[in-house]
Parts: sequence; C-alpha cells; structure tokens
Amino acid sequence: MIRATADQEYYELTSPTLLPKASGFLWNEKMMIHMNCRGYAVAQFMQPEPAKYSHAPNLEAKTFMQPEQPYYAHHPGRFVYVKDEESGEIFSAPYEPVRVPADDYTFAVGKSDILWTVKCKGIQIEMRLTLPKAEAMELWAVKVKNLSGERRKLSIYPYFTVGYMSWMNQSGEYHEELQGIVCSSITPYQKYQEYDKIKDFNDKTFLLADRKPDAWEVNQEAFEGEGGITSPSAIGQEELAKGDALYETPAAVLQYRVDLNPGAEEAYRFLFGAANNEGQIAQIRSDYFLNKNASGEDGFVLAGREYDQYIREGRGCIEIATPDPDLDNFVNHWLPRQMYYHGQTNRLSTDPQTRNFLQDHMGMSYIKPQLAREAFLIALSQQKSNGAMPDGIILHKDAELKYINQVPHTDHCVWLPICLSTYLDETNDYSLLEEKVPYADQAEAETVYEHIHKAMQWLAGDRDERGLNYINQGDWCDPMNMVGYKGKGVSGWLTIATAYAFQVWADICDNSGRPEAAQDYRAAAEETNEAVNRYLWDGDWYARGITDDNVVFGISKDREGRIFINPQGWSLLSGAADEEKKEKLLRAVTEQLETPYGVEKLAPSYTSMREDVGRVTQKHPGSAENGAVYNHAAAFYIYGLYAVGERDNAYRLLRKMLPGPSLDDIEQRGQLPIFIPNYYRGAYRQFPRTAGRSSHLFNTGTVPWVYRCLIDGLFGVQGTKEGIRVSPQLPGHWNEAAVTREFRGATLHVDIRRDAAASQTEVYAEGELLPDGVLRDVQPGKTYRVQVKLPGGA
Ligand code: CEZ
Repeated sequence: MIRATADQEYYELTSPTLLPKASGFLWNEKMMIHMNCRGYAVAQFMQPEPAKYSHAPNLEAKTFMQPEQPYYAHHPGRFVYVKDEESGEIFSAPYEPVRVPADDYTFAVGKSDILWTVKCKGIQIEMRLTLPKAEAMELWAVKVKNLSGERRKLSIYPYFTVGYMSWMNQSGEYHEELQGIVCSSITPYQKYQEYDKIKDFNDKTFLLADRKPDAWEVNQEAFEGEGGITSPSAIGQEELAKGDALYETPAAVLQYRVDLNPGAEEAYRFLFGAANNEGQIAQIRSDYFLNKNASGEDGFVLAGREYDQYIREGRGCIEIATPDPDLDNFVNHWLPRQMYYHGQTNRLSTDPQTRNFLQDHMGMSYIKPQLAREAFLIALSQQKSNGAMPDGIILHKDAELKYINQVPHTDHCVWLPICLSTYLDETNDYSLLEEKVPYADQAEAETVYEHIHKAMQWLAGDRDERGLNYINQGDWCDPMNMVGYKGKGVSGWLTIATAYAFQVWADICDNSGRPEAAQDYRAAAEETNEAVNRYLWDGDWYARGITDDNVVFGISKDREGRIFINPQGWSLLSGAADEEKKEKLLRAVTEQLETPYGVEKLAPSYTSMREDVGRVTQKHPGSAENGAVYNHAAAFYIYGLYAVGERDNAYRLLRKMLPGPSLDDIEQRGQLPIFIPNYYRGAYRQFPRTAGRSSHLFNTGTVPWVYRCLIDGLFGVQGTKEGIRVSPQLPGHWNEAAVTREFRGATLHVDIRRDAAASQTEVYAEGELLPDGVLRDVQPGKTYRVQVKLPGGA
C-alpha cells in the first residue's frame, strides 16, 4: 500500500483512496506546488507576494498557508481525461475528476519529481511533474500506452484548471503560433496607487504543448456542459469545440486523437505556468521545446536535470544506518530536504515571523551555513537599538509586516543565541560575533556580539517585579493573545526560555573570550530559574503563565488547559527543574499529554473561549495550538529530554513524529512519511476519532529541532569549540547504529555498538581512546574512523 522504492528515491502509494490527502511538494526559487495523490494541486508563486496561476473557482481569500485544507470537486488540479472513441468509455488520471477505480495505481513522490502510473481499461497513463529551477512554471510529461491486445482509438484530454482569475478582467484563447492556450487577467485592485505594482504582474496563465493538439477548449462551462466536471459534455463530442473564454471562467484543455497498436506508446510534454506577456511565452516555448543543444536535448530535458541538481544541493550532514529503516530513510532523504525548503523559500513569505526566520536558518546551518550567516545578519540589521527584535523580517523592498506580524509578541529575542549556537557548533565561525551591523533605528553599526547582548538585556528588562517576562499579545504561541494585552500578564514559558537563552549566550561569551559576561549571564539565568520555581511550579509541573488579572494558568486547578508542554521541556533545558521536579513533570507529561501520535501541546483542549488566555482557546479542540500534537512544541520537549539524558523517552516520542510503521497508524495520520507536518490532531482523550490526523502542512519550525535532536542527542555528534563531541544516546533497545557525519570539511564514520566490557561510553578515534569523547583538531578533507562502545551489551 505504501512503500519506499529500493533505491529510496521515491515513496509510493498504491491507492488513491486509502490516504486521499496524501501529497508531495516541489519548490523552486519562485514557486511551490503541493500536489495531492488524486490530482489536486495548490501552486503559488512570488511576485513578490504569493500569487496563483491556477485559481480556485471562486474568489480566494489571500492568507498564509493553512493546515487541513479541504479538497472539493472544482479544486485546482492537473488531470488527463481518456476516452475510448469506440466504446465511448472515459476515465481520468491520476484519479480525479472521473474517479474510475484503476486496475493499478501508483503515486510516487520523489525529491525533485512526482509521478503517477495509472492502468485502467487496458490503457496506461504516466504523468510526471517536475519544475525548472528559477521560473514559475510546471513541466509535465504524459505518456499513453496501449496495454491491451487490440488496436485502440483514443482521445486524451490533458486538463489544467485555470479557475476564477479576476473579477475585473479574465479571458483565454488558443494561440496557433504558440501551440498553446493563454489565459489573461488583471489582478483586481481599487486604489490607483496600486496600479504601479499590478501593471507588471504575471497575470497570464499559459499551457504550452510540444505536440500540436487536434482540438482544444478554453471555456470551462462549455467544456463541462450539463455533464459537469466528472463527465464533461464536450468529451462526448468527437472533437472539442475550439472555444474561447471572454470574461468567462477559463480552463486549459487540449485533445489528442490517437490510434495505438498493442504495446504502442505516445508521449506528450506540457508547460504550465505564469507569465507577463505573449512575447515572454513565445520565448519560453522556444527555450523549452524548440532550441536543442548539440546532444539534441531541449530546454525541457535540461531544466529537469538542473532542477534535480538544485534539490540535491540540500543534503544534510548525517547519513544514518540504524535498526529502524523507516527512520533511516526519512533522516537520510527527506528531513534535510524539508529543512532546505524552509531555508530557501522562507515559507513563501516576504516578511517571515522573526522566530521562524531564525529557526529556519538554524536548520540551514547544517546545509549551507553561509546562507544561515547572511540571514542572521539580515535579521539583526532590523533590530531596534534598544535590543527589541521586530515581529517579522522584511525580505523585499515592497514587503510590509502582515497578518500575525502586526500583533506584538515578546519572544523574538530568545531565538537569537539559540539559533546562532547551532551555526557556531557547525562552523566554529566565531568571527560572526565581530561583524558590524546597523540597527533599524540607528545607522551606526555595532558588532553582532553587541546586538545580541542588547537583545538579552531587552529580555532581562521586559519583566515584572517578580522577574517574570511579559507576554503582551503572544510569545511562541501566536494565538495566546489575551493573557497579557493589558500589560501585566506574563509568560511562564518565555521566562524559562529566557533563562535558557542566557545560558546558551553565556557559553558563546565564554567561547569568544568574554568570561566576565559569561559569568553575568549564568548568574542571570540562575536568578531567572529561581523566579520560575518560586512563582510557576504547581506541585507536579510548571504553569504556562499568569494573566493580567494575576491568575496562574496551566495548572492542576484548571479544568481545561491544565498542563502545557512548553514550560516542561524548556525547564529541562534551562535547568530550572531539579531531579525531583524533573521526575514529576516527566510523569505528568506521559500521563496527560502523551498519545500514540506524540505529545500534545496542552491538555485537555479548550472547548470554549477563555478570555484571559485568548483565541488559542477558540481553535477547534485538538487542532493546532489548542492541544494538537504540535510537532514544533513536541520537538522542543524531545530536545529537552536528550539534554537530560532521557534517551528512551526521547526516542519513543521522536519516532512518533513519523507516520507508521503500521498501516493503521499511517491510515489514521493520512500522510506519507516524506515530511513532518506542523501537527497531528490531538485531544486524544476527548476526540479519539480524529486524533492523529495530519495537518498536511509542511511549513513548520519542527524540522531543524528534529535535526538537532539527532545531532546533539540521539547520535551525539555535536560540534564544539575544540572539535566534535561524540556522545550517542541510543535507546535501550538498539544495540548498534552507524553515522557518517560531514563536519567542517571532514568526514567521520562513527560506529556505535553496545559492549559488555564497557562500563561507560568509550569513544575511540583511529583506535585511540578519547578520554572526554571530544575529537579535537578536525582537519578538513580528512576521514576519521570513530568507534563508540556503549555499556549494556549482552
Ligand atoms: O503559525 C505558527 C508560527 O508560524 O505557529 C507557531 C508559531 O511559533 C510560529 O512562529 C505557534 O503558534 O496565528 C495562528 O493562529 C496560526 O496558527 C499560526 O500561529 C501558525 C500557523 O499554523 C502557521 O501556518
């Protein structure tokens, strides 16, 4: 039903109905496409804000990418209708819109392409989607093969939805000279000042074919007729009517009539995307279809290869072999890809939330540290001279702070040392701290060190008399917007996170020759932890915060929202929790928050508005921040578990981030294990029917934290100032594992085994014992053989 291919290049699904929302995604420098197994697609390109060339059938609300998006009959999609001209029977590939069950169906998601092979009524349709590296365009290859013993007369109809382009102006027609369909529109606007922006938009949608079609239709209503999308009337005719759309909803449909002998095959290629004008489209046609290089390859072939190369650059820095092959596949092939996507696209936003921008580039530190470095400098150049970080980072001259970035949050400074520490662990590039950067409100540049010092001072100052950090209208949790809007409420999590940030910063100060500052920050962390323990410990776990009206919440007295995961995990990181508190809170988390799908963000989920907490309580119980298994928060917790050596607890929860391995689990989650979604539904104890269901949203800060869990925790191959510390934390039921670690230009082959003779972890490099487990003086270009003996062997 689902399986990885032997070469691990693809994940395959063999039914369009088992996991109807299973999907894959591709992206390039301009766009992203989220392709579902049944043929539905959501594609967006940047100009500079996200825009569409294949629209919904009605006016779409413009917003950021949402979880659990529904699909419906006229959802944008890419389909091929197939008609047997003799019997009149039709079906469609990959599955929608006709929904005829295939004899054989495979949806294969790769790193740089997505393909389907569908066999139905003796005909095989293959569809393959890839992208070019830098243009807002899809490259489609479609093959039709006669599998039956008889000669077949067929019509095939590639159907690319265009949808409701604009209420001001929309049309479409076939262009003989372009051999394709061009649909035109004007992005609707009302203020004359906007004219300047929209006049250069790529408001045209084109479909170009490498082979001349026999007929076409550009008018969606005319195509569907009374038969509707599942059985379009136009397909009943011998030939499509060659119609156009004049302020009518366009569609891009072509017809090819083919006569296929048994075993014969025909191949077609299409380009579908956005453009500004016909001249540009003509250029695209000659670049991709007409001009060939010396080896006879055209732009279409070259673009596919170049794109594959582009995606492959996003390799991670560990390659693992463990007793868990599904984990290996995910970590070696898919996890770095998802991280790379975040670092490269900033989630298709021109003003990423500051914490997202920093964490996404924390992930980039493992792939292209130079880009992470640049990102940190950009972020710091938008800091205020009082140390405050803005709510979003502006990445384009025309961008402005939108949506959630207009709501004041207080946590952004916390992420600076935390994300930077990963970059420093990977690169040892402490010169970054001496780089000079201006402020948003001050041209005079100061060093990165000064900037972060000011950010830490800002956190230390933005507190009440108890020493607890104000929350204002949100912290990490965006919708926790009414705890402190009156100016008094505090965030328990943020206070704990501040203590941790102080410690991480203290280490960085030490490593960059600033022992006095380090001492001050350690003392500040300790004081902060004391305040946390004084005001927020509830007896068995930490409270989430204290409202404007001085009500402590996230405590045993609460009927809903009794316990939140974030303060628990971060207290393990900050050191607020001593041994006794640790034992208690671990138990509370297991008992109240753990589910078969991971740990929930809070429980019980709120079922009605709590006006002193905010709109998080209005989200559907078990969805998103209201008690889902919110993987970002779960990853923090797991990272905390590794920090205190809770290897079995940590691994169990880490594994729950991936669908599978049982088919039941995969069915319940509804997703292929090729990305970690931002959440799985929670409220397991309230709504078991929906618990576990994937949000299918692959935008999430989870992934760099999972990578850190692997590098710093599970496999223990974390960079340090002197070199690399080898200290694996394999779960008790693993007897061995191997890791190849690319590190500062060197390659380490780390072989980890349990050994009955070892009473504690022993690390050998090239046969020599490393007393503290740290391999020093790592030379670029060199390969090291590292052996780890773990106690506990049979
Ligand atoms: O956005 C994420 C943010 O991108 O939610 C996280 C937050 O830390 C990330 O920075 C936790 O709140 O506003 C809302 O209610 C949304 O639910 C966002 O909070 C959420 C979206 O799921 C992102 O698509």
